[in-house]
Amino acid sequence: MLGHILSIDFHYREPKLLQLEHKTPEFKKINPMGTIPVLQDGDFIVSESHAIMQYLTVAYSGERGEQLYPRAPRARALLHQCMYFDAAIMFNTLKSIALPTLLHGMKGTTEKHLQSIEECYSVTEAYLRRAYMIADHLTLADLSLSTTVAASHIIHELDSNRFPRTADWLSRMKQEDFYRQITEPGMALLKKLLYKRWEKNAH
Ligand SMILES: N[C@@H](CCC(=O)N[C@@H](CS)C(=O)NCC(=O)O)C(=O)O
Repeated sequence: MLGHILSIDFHYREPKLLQLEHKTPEFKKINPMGTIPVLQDGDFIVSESHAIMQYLTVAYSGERGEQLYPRAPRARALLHQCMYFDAAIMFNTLKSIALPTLLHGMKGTTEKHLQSIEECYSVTEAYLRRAYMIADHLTLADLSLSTTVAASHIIHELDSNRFPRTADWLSRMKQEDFYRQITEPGMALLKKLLYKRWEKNAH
């Protein structure tokens, strides 16, 4: 989504995750963590989506940089709060369900899984005090968290009565051109894969 916003012409190479191409020694030379995304910019390589987004914004966003990644200490601290929450907690909650489902025959979600997602929704609801995560305009925090919230919603519906601000923010994010073009197709694929696996793993 950030690449779309900044009109960066990426050359995408997708390792076959289900065949564990990202765990091969060749792939681990570019990212020892064996995860995607990884960005290669000339002879510079960086992994971890949040670090990649910060790098791309600082390096390539021109005048949009101040909006996407505000420099004011408090705004930046709140933005980092959202991104660290995403990187450390919410994405891992999602991954602890998706990965065993896709790779290790997990049959479905447990009450504990759903409760962990609910706890994450409570945090986004509390963080969201403005139209967007930390401001009245879009920042990197919205790009990273909207992907994780949308993917979590595939697994456990975001109740708009309990989390009205998050539901409203997500539906606005979903109308953005960058979301529709980049994220929506990925979400449709994730949904299909997860539900197909749960059906298959249950038998
Ligand atoms: N904190 C990392 C998480 C990266 C991550 O776990 N990516 C997933 C795909 S969205 C992955 O590579 N999964 C495969 C695996 O961990 O085996 C980031 O934000 O880049």
